[in-house]
Amino acid sequence: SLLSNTEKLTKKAQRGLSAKQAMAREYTEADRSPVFPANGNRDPNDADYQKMAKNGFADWKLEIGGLAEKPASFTLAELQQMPSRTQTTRHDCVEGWSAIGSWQGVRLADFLKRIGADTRAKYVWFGCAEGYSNTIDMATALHPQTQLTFKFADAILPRKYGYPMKCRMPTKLGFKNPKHIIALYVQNNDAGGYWENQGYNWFSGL
Ligand SMILES: Nc1nc2c(c(=O)[nH]1)N[C@H]1C(S)=C(S)[C@@H](COP(=O)(O)O)O[C@H]1N2
Ligand SMILES: [Mo]
Repeated sequence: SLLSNTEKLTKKAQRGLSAKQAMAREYTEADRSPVFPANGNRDPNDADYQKMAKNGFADWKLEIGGLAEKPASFTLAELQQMPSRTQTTRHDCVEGWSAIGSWQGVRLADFLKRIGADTRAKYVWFGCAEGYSNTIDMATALHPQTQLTFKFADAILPRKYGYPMKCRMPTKLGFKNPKHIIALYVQNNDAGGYWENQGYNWFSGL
């Protein structure tokens, strides 16, 4: 508990020290890494996910929960119709590799507005196929570079990178960027995450 209190302090201190919304560097298309690694789950070994895959993900729906006024679930088509932007940023994995890529998608902040999320809540939790998960703080959720992502390098997001949807947040290490997302909850409790629960630093970023 001493360690976890210290981490809480670190979280606050890091947030306090960095500029109000520190921006990750954005690169040009020419800077894209010729080979972009895929890491962790590439094709979720999960019955529901594989069932949806057989049907071209026509049945995929993002489940929304927690502190949101309009917590409807969304189909892929509905999400893809929202205004999108491109970011070309660097992804850093704790396993010792970095790569620059371009991702297209919807600002998570815009999406949270659309679902009437209570942005005074402390956290956003992501649930993924195969049980991967992440919790991020609201400041990161509202960060202008945090993106619900549907495309990589101008093409539909390949399954190994998180199809049908990942959340790209270039201000955080790779493991904080969830792939194959199936649920999003706005909440006040820190539900941790797959790697965080195994001792990876919770904050892991700017
Ligand atoms: N669902 C899910 N998301 C995940 C992972 C995973 O195993 N499952 N691995 C994480 C790690 S450690 C990294 S580095 C990135 C890799 O993303 P990429 O495959 O698009 O390069 O995804 C992160 N998100
Ligand atoms: Mo990673």
